[in-house]
Amino acid sequence: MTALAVIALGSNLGDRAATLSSAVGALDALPESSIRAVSSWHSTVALTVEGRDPTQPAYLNGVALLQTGLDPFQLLDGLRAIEQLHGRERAERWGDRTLDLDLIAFGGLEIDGDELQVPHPRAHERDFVLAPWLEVQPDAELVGRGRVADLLAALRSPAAAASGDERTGGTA
Ligand code: A4P
Ligand code: MG
Repeated sequence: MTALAVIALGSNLGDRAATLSSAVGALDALPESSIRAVSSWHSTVALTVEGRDPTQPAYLNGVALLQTGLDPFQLLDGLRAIEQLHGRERAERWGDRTLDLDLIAFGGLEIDGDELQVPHPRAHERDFVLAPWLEVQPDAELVGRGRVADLLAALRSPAAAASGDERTGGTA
């Protein structure tokens, strides 16, 4: 049995594009796994715990689809190993990072554990996840939230903008 995993990639330090490309290679090299699609890289304003912050280094974000025979916890271990390989240091939450790999979705599975939550609990409110995901999977659905195209349209609606919603992250 294999599943299609949706993985969000982000980087805002160092040679961001080189790091993301290298991470895609490392994902493809995971056991029983192969890359099915990779989005373009989107330049986005850093989202910090205080909101969007254009004074911080901008991110490059993208999404990769990975067909995998690993289970979700094995895949999470793989993602952490790839982050380490690319010099990731964990300092502050939502702080700057050379590489962040988040498991956004794993087939139609729902997991609500301490170590792993799938779908990713903040994916539905993040432009920088939904836009590249839609690019590689136009009919994508986020379990429990609905169609990715609809979620993204709602985030980008004039009403969302007028509410001053700072959480979504926008295009840099
Ligand atoms: N974890 C639980 N569920 C998952 C999952 N589905 N995928 C746990 C990955 N990890 C998951 O993550 C903390 C712990 O979450 C992990 O040990 C894992 O067991 P982390 O990567 O160590 O820390 P973090 O990334 O700083 O925290 P967090 O809460 O995951 O942050 P986010 O939500 O990933 O946000 N702005 C822009 N423009 N673009 C970005 O990509 N990214 C972040 C990080 C903030 N601002 C950003 C961006
Ligand atoms: Mg993370």
